[in-house]
Amino acid sequence: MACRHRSSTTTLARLAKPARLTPRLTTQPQVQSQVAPAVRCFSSSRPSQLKETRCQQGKFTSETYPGLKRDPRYGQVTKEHVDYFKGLLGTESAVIDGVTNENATDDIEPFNSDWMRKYRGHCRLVLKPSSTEEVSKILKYCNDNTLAVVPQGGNTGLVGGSVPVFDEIVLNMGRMNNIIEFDEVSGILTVEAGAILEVVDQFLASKGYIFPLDLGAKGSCHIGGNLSTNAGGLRLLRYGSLHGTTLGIEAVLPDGTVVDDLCKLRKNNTGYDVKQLFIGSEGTIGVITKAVIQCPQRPKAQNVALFGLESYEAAQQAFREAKGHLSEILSAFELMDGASQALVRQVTKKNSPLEGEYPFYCLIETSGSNSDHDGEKLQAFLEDVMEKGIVADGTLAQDETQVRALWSWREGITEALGHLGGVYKYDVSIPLAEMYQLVEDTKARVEEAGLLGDTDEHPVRAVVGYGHMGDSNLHLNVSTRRYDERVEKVLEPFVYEWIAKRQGSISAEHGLGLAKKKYIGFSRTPTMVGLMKQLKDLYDPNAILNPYKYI
Ligand code: FAD
Ligand code: 2HG
Ligand code: ZN
Repeated sequence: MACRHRSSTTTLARLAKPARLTPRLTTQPQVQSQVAPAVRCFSSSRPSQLKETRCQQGKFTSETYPGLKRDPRYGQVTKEHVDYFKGLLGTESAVIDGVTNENATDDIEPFNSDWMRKYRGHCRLVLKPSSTEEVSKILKYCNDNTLAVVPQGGNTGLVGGSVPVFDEIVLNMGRMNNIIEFDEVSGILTVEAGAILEVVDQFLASKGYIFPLDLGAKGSCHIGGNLSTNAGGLRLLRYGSLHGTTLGIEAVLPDGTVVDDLCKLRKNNTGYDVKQLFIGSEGTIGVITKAVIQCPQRPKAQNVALFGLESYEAAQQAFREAKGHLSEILSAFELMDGASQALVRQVTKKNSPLEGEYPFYCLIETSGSNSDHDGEKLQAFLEDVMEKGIVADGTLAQDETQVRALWSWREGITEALGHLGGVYKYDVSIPLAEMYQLVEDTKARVEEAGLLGDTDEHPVRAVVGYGHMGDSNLHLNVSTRRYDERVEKVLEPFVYEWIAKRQGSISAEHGLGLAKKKYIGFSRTPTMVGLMKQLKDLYDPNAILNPYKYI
């Protein structure tokens, strides 16, 4: 089934009325929608259709953060360098050359600026290799000439890691997008790093399998980018982290060495598991070129329900009940606060699927192989949470269109926020009991500073929280009318200190990039940071890969 990339929430079908849940559940909701392989196409890339006050690309990162200085050890890219790369990569489209061609600026701009339009570099050369051998030769040349390089996948990262800060060369992986091999018995997939997640998932759907990661940017993000950020996404609760589902990796080190660990075995205890270092290292020690992934069977039955709840306490109770009742079929448990849903309504102009407004919403998904079995379990869960008064209202999707429509209230938040101006994003792990308190404390602090309000002189529009409740992962987002230094000063290091006090993580799934580089010490001990620096020096002694970021 083909899925349009770069779609926007406005293009989604309007929600047909799903089965409403009443507190007494007098009518049996139809819970067993046998959903065809689920296809959700959301905010894949820069939204283009919803025209609100989206931040125009403006300042360079070097202007926003004048304290950041270009490291003089890196060479400047010259015509000779460009000639070498043109000779190596051959085709015109594989090299975007802004060094010898002044007219290439517009073509290079999308590679220079990030999805949030918060970070913008000065790169003048983009290289698009089509093979591991080409990646190896590019890196060796850059290493020999001390030219800095930023590996780039779909450029959907949210921490400023995928774009240059100064004039680093962008190594875009988009042309390495082949699905190499798939074993229909074991579910083991071998794929090139530049393949788009959604394309890979559609291929797997045709074979009855599913990619073990799903996220709102799936229409643009690459498998290599997913691995490099160790992306978590919407179903980590069910399928686990990429550290577990990745069986093998091929990567190229900065000196051009190809690390071939395309292992297809689930069990392999022969020595250090070196591939794990590339997962989540955000392009700082090597460029991932291929991966072997263990893919699960695609669930035959899927149900999605959306609930309104009166308190965060009730959301926690619902989560507990969901685990108890649904156990192995629970595939997502997502939290959205009322403020985040109000922003989605404002941007999409859609009516909420529930009649009233609630301070909290939860989206629950079940995925199983037997719809009768799943239906019974879900029914028992629904009766329980209704009878106990944990849930105030809810709807259950009846078909695939409704499944997608309900998901859009969760997946559409990031895109809606992106349309409203600048966003300060915090992606944190905190023990569940205290998780939402961070949103309330942050809102109080921003209010106290006089920055939050409905009128233009207030930079902050709203402070919202949502996330993967099933993984204790909160996305605290401060939505602004424009990026403003005063807001950042009020938020940082406040948010990081708040998290450190609770032994949380300052980066649950988006990574460190440029945004969190200097805050790593809030979640990692000096000994661990020291070990990480040693690893970086070992793998990348000339520090050519993704400088100014991560560590
Ligand atoms: P990029 O953004 O291009 O790069 C990310 C980092 O990886 C950079 O540091 C880059 O240098 C490095 N990199 C990229 N490719 C390679 C490679 N082949 N080898 C080495 N390094 C490489 N993230 C989540 O974890 N969960 C979510 O639910 C989620 N939802 C999102 C929803 C939206 C609407 C958006 C815009 C983003 C979302 N993200 C989410 C963040 C982002 O999509 C993920 O981090 C994704 O994994 C990045 O993939 P990418 O291909 O776009 O990588
Ligand atoms: C999500 O879970 C993504 O939707 C993006 O990780 C979160 O926008 C964000 O902060
Ligand atoms: Zn997330």
